[in-house]
Amino acid sequence: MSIEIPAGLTELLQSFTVEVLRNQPGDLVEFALQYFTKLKESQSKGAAVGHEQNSAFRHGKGVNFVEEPMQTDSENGEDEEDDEEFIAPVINRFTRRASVCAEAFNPDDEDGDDEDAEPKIIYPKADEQRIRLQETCKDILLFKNLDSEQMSQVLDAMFERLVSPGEHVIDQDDDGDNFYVIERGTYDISVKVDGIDCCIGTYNNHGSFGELALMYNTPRAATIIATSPGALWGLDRLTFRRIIVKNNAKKKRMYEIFIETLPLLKSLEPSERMKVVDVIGSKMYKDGECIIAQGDSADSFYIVESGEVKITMRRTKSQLNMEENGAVEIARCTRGQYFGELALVTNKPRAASAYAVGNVKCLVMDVQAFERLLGPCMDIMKRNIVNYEEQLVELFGTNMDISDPTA
Ligand code: 1OR
Ligand code: 1OR
Repeated sequence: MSIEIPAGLTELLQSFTVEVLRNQPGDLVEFALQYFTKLKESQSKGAAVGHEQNSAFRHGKGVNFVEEPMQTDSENGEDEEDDEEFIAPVINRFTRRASVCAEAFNPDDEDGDDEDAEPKIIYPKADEQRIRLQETCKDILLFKNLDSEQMSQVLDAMFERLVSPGEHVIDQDDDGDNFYVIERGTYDISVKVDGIDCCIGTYNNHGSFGELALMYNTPRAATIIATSPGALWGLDRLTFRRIIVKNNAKKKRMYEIFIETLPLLKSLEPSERMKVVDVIGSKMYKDGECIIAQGDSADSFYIVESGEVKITMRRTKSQLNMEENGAVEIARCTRGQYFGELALVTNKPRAASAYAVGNVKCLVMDVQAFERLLGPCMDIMKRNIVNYEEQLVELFGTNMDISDPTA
């Protein structure tokens, strides 16, 4: 069944809601009456001088109409309160809204534009809350390339949401409202296959989700259900697009050439390669720092951007030179090479450890993005895994299962 939405309805309701939030009227019905009467009057005047009716709505200002606190889009310069910060009113911010509209904002615009002119969303936070939020966000890949001012705006705009087991945080096919960072709790990721919901993954006390619908203006690609009591931090769509999506455009310019040269990603379409850039974060490691610890559970995949990474393995029966902790160096990775794929492919703990040799910079991708985007590269990775196994036999003289570090 398809329901036709009359042209201009969304914009009409958005503009009205913006006025309600700005004016906070005591009597909503009375305010609506006045608002629409005034609107009708101004339209009649417009029509009298030959303007198309509703044209203001058709060419909407791109303001969003949400049950959550919202900001206005001041790109057309009509907003007199441009420089004011938007302090979120205390309204039910946790209810989902019905629809969104595509913003006029273009993430590929060059920097130094009207970003600072837009009202900012701020949820005031106690010191304790902000520290907790900072800790929760410190490993979020999408935040890794933000500068301190952008990060501080993101933290200001985030709001806390507590969830109960069974609660749907996101439903597949809905419009995207918020991006979420997990402070605690476990969550199932489920996707409809032939109309039936199938659980295809989980989040376990860390990570983030809900970025795809906001980045690409698409319906939600999966359903996310809390499977324990949990705590999330939400970031509204407009702030996400204004800061994260814009930053991704910058990231694309930075990594375009590097990504094109990676042999691993050759089997991806150019547009898919750029989607890889959207979800990666760049992390720095100091000399000797442990990037991966053998035996740990795995949630990330790495590509060396600069520096050198040493891969070591603990094998008690090795006749080779052991380092102090009983580990043997088995490989080195340099710029353009990847590691950390094995545990993600085999669904087992890390088979080896990885340490920075000197200062190292890696591009990091989470397991969900790895599964979603790197399917076409699986053949190359599997061929290399077979090589690992052959080298393992050569090195240790026995056919051990490298995916089981306790063997
Ligand atoms: P969203 O805004 O589309 C649902 O809302 C979110 O689920 C999505 O953003 C991602 O953040 C998250 N495919 C699609 N979305 C996924 C996936 C996924 N995993 C997590 N999300 N996978 C491929 C499924 C065929 C990966 C499964 C591990
Ligand atoms: P992971 O997710 O198990 C450790 O985390 C990573 O080290 C692993 O993925 C690979 O990416 C990487 N055997 C096992 N893992 C290796 C090996 C390896 N080399 C690199 N890694 N061998 C070395 C082959 C040159 C065989 C073992 C002797």
